[in-house]
Amino acid sequence: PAPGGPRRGALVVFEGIDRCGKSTQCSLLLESLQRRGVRAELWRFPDRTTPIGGLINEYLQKKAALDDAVIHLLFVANRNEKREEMLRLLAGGTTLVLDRYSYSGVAYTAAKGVPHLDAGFCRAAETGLPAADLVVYLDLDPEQSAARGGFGSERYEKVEFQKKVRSQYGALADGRWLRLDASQPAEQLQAQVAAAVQRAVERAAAGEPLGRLWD
Ligand code: FDM
Ligand code: MG
Repeated sequence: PAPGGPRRGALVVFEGIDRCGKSTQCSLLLESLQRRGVRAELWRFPDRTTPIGGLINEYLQKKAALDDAVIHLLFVANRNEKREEMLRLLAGGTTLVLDRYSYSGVAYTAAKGVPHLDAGFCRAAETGLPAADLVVYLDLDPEQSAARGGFGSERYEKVEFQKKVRSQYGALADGRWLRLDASQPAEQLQAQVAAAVQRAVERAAAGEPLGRLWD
């Protein structure tokens, strides 16, 4: 970092199929970071509070039908409309914990199997956004996630589709992802998450530059 300048925050992303436990782990992580005095914020994508996010919400709740390319690009736009604020917070030393990000964008759209929206197309649309310092991938069998409460009301929450999403995540994951078996108890998962996040926060603070998708 610049001498005397702020130490940048880390970009930590949680990924996984619906109902795998991301939101629980994100909240537990935020509490543990704040207890340790690490300045941190928790965001989720899609951000349903913006006008673009409102369109995405209607699509997910099946109140609107949209072309697969259009909804894909709305998810991308929804990340890009938060890009500058993300970069500003990170540069100022805030660690950002994201409940889903570009990796969801690729995995869910590519899982549709639409020929002109393959993983290559999806990845290309994300370049220009910052890469995660750490991706925590909560891996769960869709039969198990489906048995958890709340599954089934939104678009995409169908076991057959979730299986395809899981296989897309499998193709996307590189050796740097922290892949965890999400069938473990939440506290046990959190201990593994907290250790890896602490290392990511230290690397970021030590001046490791923020990457770009898909470097
Ligand atoms: N989703 C999420 C996508 O299809 N593309 C994306 O880029 C993102 C961020 O939206 F089914 C899907 C994943 C999920 C749905 O996410 C809403 P939450 O986490 O269940 O709210
Ligand atoms: Mg969901």
